[in-house]
Amino acid sequence: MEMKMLLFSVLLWNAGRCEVRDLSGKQFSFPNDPKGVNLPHVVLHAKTTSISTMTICLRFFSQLKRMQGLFSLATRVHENSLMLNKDGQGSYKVHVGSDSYSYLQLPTNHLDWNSVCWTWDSQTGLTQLWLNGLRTSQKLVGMNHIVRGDVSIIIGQEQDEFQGGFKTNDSFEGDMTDLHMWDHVVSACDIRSYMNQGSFDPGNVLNWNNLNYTVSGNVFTQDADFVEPVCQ
Ligand SMILES: [Ca+2]
Repeated sequence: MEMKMLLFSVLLWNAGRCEVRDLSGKQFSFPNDPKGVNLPHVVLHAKTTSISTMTICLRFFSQLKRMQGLFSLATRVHENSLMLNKDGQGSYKVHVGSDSYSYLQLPTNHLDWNSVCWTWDSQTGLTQLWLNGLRTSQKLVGMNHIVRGDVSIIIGQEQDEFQGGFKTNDSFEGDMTDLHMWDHVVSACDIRSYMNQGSFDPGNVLNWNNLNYTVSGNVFTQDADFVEPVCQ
């Protein structure tokens, strides 16, 4: 009986535990996963059952020269319900439901942070990507699509099914910080402020300063260095 309890405890520990933390000044570090068995990822818990307008902002730091998922939101109907990924040439692909759009070869830092924001409005279908203070023109994707039902939001891996279907060649390798998600299109002024580390209203769907999350595998929480540090 004791052995069973011990095994159960180990299984629970391996599954990670849910935490709610202010991660200001912190980053998740996803090192390489050479054996491809650890599948490190972080589940982000959000209380939402319907999304028709949204903004996602995050900062990432990576030298990876292959496709990698930056943000993966799946429903039971659409595995790529809201998804942002990037390839080795700096092309970014946004998915909404079964629709997608690719922004080809945007200038991306490989030895510095990249600040990315993605906006989408279902009613018009207008979508826009921001990168390091620059922006794309408006594109159309997912017009009239509404994200409904339970959502599974994961960073570090890309979902090919609800809460799973991870592939090592889609995984994220590097550091990520300051992830926020809003249920509206954030103003250009606020997005520029986010990118310049100015003040902005934190996300009301996902808030890095009050994040509810569960870590699995080799993901490390460390001090972030996006802001020039004041060394002691
Ligand atoms: Ca997928």
